[in-house]
Amino acid sequence: MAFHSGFVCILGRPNAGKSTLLNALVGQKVAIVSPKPQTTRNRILGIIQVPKEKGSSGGQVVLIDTPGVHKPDSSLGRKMMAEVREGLEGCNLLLLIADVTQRFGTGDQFVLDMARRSGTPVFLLLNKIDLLKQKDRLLPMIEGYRKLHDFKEVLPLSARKRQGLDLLLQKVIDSLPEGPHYFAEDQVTDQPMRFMVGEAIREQVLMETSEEVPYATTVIVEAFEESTKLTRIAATIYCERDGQKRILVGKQGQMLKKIGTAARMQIERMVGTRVYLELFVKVSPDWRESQSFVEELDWRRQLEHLTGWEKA
Ligand SMILES: Nc1nc2c(ncn2[C@@H]2O[C@H](COP(=O)(O)OP(=O)(O)OP(=O)(O)O)[C@@H](O)[C@H]2O)c(=O)[nH]1
Ligand SMILES: [Mg+2]
Repeated sequence: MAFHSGFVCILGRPNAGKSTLLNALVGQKVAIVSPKPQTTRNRILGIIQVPKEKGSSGGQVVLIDTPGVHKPDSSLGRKMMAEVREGLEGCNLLLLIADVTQRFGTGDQFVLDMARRSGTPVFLLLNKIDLLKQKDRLLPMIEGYRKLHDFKEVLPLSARKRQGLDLLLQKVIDSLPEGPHYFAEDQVTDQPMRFMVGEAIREQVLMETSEEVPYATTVIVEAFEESTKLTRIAATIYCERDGQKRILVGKQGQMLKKIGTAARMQIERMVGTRVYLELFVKVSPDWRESQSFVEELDWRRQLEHLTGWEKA
């Protein structure tokens, strides 16, 4: 049977489990995950190879995780929503993911309208079924959704517990057209390691801090020098206020140390060498409102400024 391939975009409200699903399907961590909404800020590619099986074709799925759909109130939010729109462009299939523990509301309607306007076939994924105490609530939920849109498939699943993922992947591959390998078979993402390192640090900030701090924080990797045994990294955590900086540094630098140690261990697994990580905290007042600052964070844009040699 022929090789199937294509681009599949994951769309949904913040915290629905999009990045968890991406990681579970790729089988590796390519996107950071946290219990806080608006964790993902840019579109993230995950590449999946599907082996040929009896009665079904093999293929390659290029999966695109996107930021949670929300009403933006800053330059950062507008950029996040632009990333969602770019993720949707030219896709063969949309995976609309909803959290079954949340009531359907205006936010969900907005996501659904976005999906409908795209004109792309949609699978509805009802995620977090492991949290659903009354399983009999699932059927009326599915019926309710089916009245709203002609979904190609409606699949209940748990991204975290990896339930329902094999069936999903098979349905996805079967719905894709015959096509080429878009990426090399051993490639899992298109993100530069340097950017993923920044995300690993931001993930620790998300885990260790609360209220406004995670949202007002971003990470820029200033230096990244790899050798066979040691990778030297210097990164700056930007926040918006002196008070946030005090929290990020902590008493006698304890918080920064905690964030740095946890991030370093994660990064060592990613790069496969020992890591020397130097972290700084700087205040850039209201950076989320600054279009130029927000654009600077975009690694795809950063790459445009580099020469071919530096990109490699
Ligand atoms: N119990 C349960 N928790 C889940 C499941 N999928 C995701 N989660 C949790 O839901 C939270 C949000 O997951 P993410 O994958 O970061 O969600 P997201 O949709 O990418 O969120 P944003 O990037 O903020 O839009 C995390 O705490 C996950 O562990 C699931 O199937 N079951
Ligand atoms: Mg996410």
